[in-house]
Amino acid sequence: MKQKNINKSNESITKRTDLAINGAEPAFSEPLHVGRPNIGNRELFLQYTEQILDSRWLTNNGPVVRELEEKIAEYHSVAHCVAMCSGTIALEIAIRALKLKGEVILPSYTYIATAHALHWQGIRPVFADIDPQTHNLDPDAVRQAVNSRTTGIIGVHLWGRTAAVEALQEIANEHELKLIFDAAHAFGCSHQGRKIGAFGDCEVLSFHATKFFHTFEGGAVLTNNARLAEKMRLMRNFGFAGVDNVIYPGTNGKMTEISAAMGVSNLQAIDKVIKHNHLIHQAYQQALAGIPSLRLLEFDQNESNNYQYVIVETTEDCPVTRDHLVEMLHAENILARRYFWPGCHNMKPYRDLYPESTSNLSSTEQVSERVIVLPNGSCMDRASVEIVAAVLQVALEVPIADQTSI
Ligand code: T4K
Repeated sequence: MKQKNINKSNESITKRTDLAINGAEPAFSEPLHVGRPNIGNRELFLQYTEQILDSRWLTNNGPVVRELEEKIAEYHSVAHCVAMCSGTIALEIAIRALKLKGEVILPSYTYIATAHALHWQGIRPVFADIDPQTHNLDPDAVRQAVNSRTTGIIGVHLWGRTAAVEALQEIANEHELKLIFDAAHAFGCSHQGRKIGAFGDCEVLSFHATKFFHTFEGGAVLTNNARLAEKMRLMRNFGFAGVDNVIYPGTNGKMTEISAAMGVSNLQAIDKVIKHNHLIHQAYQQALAGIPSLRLLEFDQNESNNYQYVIVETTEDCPVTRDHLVEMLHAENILARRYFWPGCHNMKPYRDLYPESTSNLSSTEQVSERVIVLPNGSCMDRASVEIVAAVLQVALEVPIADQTSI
């Protein structure tokens, strides 16, 4: 069945004049987003909503939050899940609970929240370079960045592909550093057959609306460390250990009941969502296979993946710049993204604070100039993927000399 937002078929996009940037009708009548929210089990969500409204228990570690925490911990085979109001607050609380200070090493090639969470806790984020193949922290670069002020490392499981867990743990052990994993992209993903959640001292999830599993806004910290989990529970609730008894300086990091209800409803539908994401990823794999100037990032089929992100990189000899390709996609209503350009170190706050940190980040800069994130999730089906591929195919046939004329 033809999707209602499709204006033209892939067969009708064969030459430059068929592209919207050259005046043709856009391929899609409505925007295709990266991160269009999934609405899991709508009926279940509405049932929970009624229950929550009837009970008049809306927040403060309510029963639905506790249910969600239990289910997420079980899903990841980890002892503790501490739900929070966002991934960023979850990162900040984890950073505080682990007593990080001074300097912490992290990739610059990540969402800005990873760096901000450190800065907001008065810690200097020290950016280390990535491995251009994996897009994750390069352990050698981390080793070189360690000094007497370093107290921790934050590895990011970018795109859901796990960081170099063992190598980073080895460095952390050697220098007595804490190790956190920003697992915002890695809900349900595994490393050597083990689901994420218990690697490092703790791992932090984001449940933002644009994540394939979400709670409108939200996040959580996963850990097997009972004392750390208890401390974070106190911290997310102003440090209250009981009525009128504050034993920690804390903040308000609590998740609401309605958010947790969305989480439980989304968890119920998660297998279906992952299956769909996987099918779309495979469709991209087939449709982009004949386009030599693009490389689709693969996922290890022996691991659990959520296939949320469809990442392509332009190759060195690509006849069109990445930014121009994105412009051409946007003209078709395909709202591809340039995550995470230009790297945190090149964003104004960190460029101003630490202008010297731009050195030794050559792979970060190169990768961030080449990556395009293509739409996946509920707004996509096979036919839409084929149209995206047809647009890319025609866009990439443009010889360099002609680029300025389109
Ligand atoms: N660490 C990492 C590695 C992260 O990637 C993130 C978040 C965090 C930490 C922090 O976690 P949180 O504190 O956010 O829980 C989005 C998200 O806002 C952000 O959560 C996410 N990473 C990042 C990768 O993507 P934007 O600003 O690029 O996306 P945004 O809000 O423009 O949404 C994308 C598109 O989705 C929009 O163009 C329209 C569509 N959309 C969006 C929303 C919110 C909808 O259709 N409906 C919606 O409700 O950051």
